[in-house]
Amino acid sequence: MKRLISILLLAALALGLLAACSDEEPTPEPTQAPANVQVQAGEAGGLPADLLAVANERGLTPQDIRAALKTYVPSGKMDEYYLFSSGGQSGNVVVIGVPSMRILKNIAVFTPEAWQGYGYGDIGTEEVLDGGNVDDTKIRMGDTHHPALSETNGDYDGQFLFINDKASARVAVIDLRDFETKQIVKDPNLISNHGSSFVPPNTEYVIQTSQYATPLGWEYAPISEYKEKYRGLATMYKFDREKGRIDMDNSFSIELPPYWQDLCDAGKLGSDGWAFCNSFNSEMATGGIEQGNPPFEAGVSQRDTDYMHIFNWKKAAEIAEQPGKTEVINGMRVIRIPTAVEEGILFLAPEPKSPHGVDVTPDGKYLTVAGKLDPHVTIYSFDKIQKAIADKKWTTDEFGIPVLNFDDVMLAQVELGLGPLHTQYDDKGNGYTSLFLDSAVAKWTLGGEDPAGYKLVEKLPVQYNIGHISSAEGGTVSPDGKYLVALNKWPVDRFLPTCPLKPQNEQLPDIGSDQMNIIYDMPMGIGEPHYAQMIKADKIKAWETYPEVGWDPITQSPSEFKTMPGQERIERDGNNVEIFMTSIRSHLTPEHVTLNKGDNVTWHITNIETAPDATHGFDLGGQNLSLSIEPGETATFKFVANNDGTYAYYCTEFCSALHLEMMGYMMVAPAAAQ
Ligand code: K7E
Ligand code: CUA
Repeated sequence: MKRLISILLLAALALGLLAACSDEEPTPEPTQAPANVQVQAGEAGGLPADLLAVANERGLTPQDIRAALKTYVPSGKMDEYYLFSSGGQSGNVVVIGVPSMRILKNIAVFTPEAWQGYGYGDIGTEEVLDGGNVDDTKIRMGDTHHPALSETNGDYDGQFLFINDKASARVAVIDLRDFETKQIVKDPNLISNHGSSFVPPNTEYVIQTSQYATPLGWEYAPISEYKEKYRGLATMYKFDREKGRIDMDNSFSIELPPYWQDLCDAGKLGSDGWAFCNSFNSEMATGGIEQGNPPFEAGVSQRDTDYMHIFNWKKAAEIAEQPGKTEVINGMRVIRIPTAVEEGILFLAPEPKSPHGVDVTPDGKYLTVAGKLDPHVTIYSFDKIQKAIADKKWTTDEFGIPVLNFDDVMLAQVELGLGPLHTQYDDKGNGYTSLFLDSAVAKWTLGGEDPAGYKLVEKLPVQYNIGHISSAEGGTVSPDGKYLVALNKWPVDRFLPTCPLKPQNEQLPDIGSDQMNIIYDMPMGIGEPHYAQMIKADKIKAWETYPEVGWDPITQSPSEFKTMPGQERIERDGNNVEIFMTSIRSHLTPEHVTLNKGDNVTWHITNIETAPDATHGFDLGGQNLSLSIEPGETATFKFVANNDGTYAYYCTEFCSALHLEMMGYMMVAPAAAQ
């Protein structure tokens, strides 16, 4: 009876919760589901009677059937594109197949992840995470926004992926040979970035700008000293492609005014060497609602225009090499504003109103800026910018930085709708811009040099509150068109409720036909996706297994701790114990590890399998440890045997019929027994 009551109570609670969560008036108006139009014989390509029956039983319209045909990837067949999507506050990257929208993998980046054995064991991947620590605080979360695929001659080359952590001004490098994070770097002079990660056409650098200005050098300074001391930064992280690492010693920053820099894009083809970044607090508002000051949201939106930052990073890289032109702050070379102005590296141009995205066209000639509070997108001409600079036609801001005249650099404006954010391009001369407030994607034509040629073509409603969009190969000099992923904030009524935290979602509009149509809805099941990049699948050359047995995936070279069958051993030197273990279906060798309380343990495991998929996991109870040891990999972890007792270790992947037997005992003797 008591049990029945508690079940009823639980049910009532669940219903109450559901009701509470669906009673809430959703801000965006849900769109009407398409009327249940019966499919007639002869429609949808003359469906056979049995398929017609399925379609009608499931209430599918001809458009639904078309969408299914365009996205369904049969068992055993592969998708056409990889989509690398930020996983937002989950601190990772989600890899998705397009057009099926099936999730292929979550790549752990800024957050430990047990399945991938990422971030455990004191060394190895935990050292990768430690690369992003802030002073002596271990950071184990991240807010990923903008993935950038490495490029060669302006096309994605499929070698590396970079992504930022907005929360702590960090950038990570992922190697696409094994889809694993290899490096995390922290900008020593910032605490938040947003205009990252962006790469120039040959990935010489990874570009980053700060978001919320902090005192230069990331020191303490009261907010009353905002104008004097607070600054933004553009950081050019030097990328060493050979090593697959950011080279901090050859990286540098350019000091920027405290205007809250936002998104950036790198020039390409004719504009290669330049970078363009928005900003949205040229008011230099400092908030303080609790003291009766205008709140930030009002303070930063007072002016009708903010500033696009235009900088010549190629020239800046030369200047940074010259003696006396930089100041070293916390180990990073910084080009100060007066030097940047004197050397002609840094310019500003007005942009309306609370700008968010700036996106360079595939030909490198134009930039599209979307202002959150302006219904237009504004198109700037790179040639006009260069002419204004050559003519020295400018005023200056209060930091002495040249401000080009809006009318001299602006080419066209297109009215699209409410809340334009981000723009992508296709292969047919169209731009696509997300409209946050309208919950729509606007398609418009690029007009080249003719301002009248920029025209709105079509608007597609999406569900709902769209942020970025990503078109196939969209960030390159040669986009494919075809697909456009919409990265949405709120699903409202799209999926079975999982209230109160609902899945953010991605939708797949088909842009290969004359009219845009949504052909797939995909819940993320993980943090808010911001940006994503889509690359042709055959450009990714991922390894099936590591190149040889005894491989260290961190250094991507043979490991000095490689252990082959017959070489398994336990070495003791005083309190230091080193274990050399192998794993193969279905045993771990050795099966007994005997330790004394207080021992310093270093443990190497080599997965000697060479068959694809033959991964062995490794969990050791009571040690907060989880490893994934892929075929050929040698993994190492360390711990101090602080607690005596008897522990079991075992393989976590159901790798064979005798997987449960793939285990061993670790016995830690108390001090008295030694
Ligand atoms: Cu628009 Cu961080 Cu690129 Cu989100 S940002 S939407
Ligand atoms: Cu190896 Cu289970």
